[in-house]
Amino acid sequence: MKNEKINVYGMSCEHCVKTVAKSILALKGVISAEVSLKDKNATVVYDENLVNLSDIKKAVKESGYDID
Ligand SMILES: [Cu+2]
Repeated sequence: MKNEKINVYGMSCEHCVKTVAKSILALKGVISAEVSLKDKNATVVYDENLVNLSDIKKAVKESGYDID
């Protein structure tokens, strides 16, 4: 199990937060995703045997937001 924080840019409201969280949580192997509008990041707990950080970043990007 891994716990990673990724920066997410371009979120402007709670709707954005929900969109990002939903995109991350849709991935198999993700256990939890806490997205902060204020801190511009997402804290993700996941099973590294099922999903990796680049999959998570890709999902965020595909939902319309920017990552590092
Ligand atoms: Cu928004």
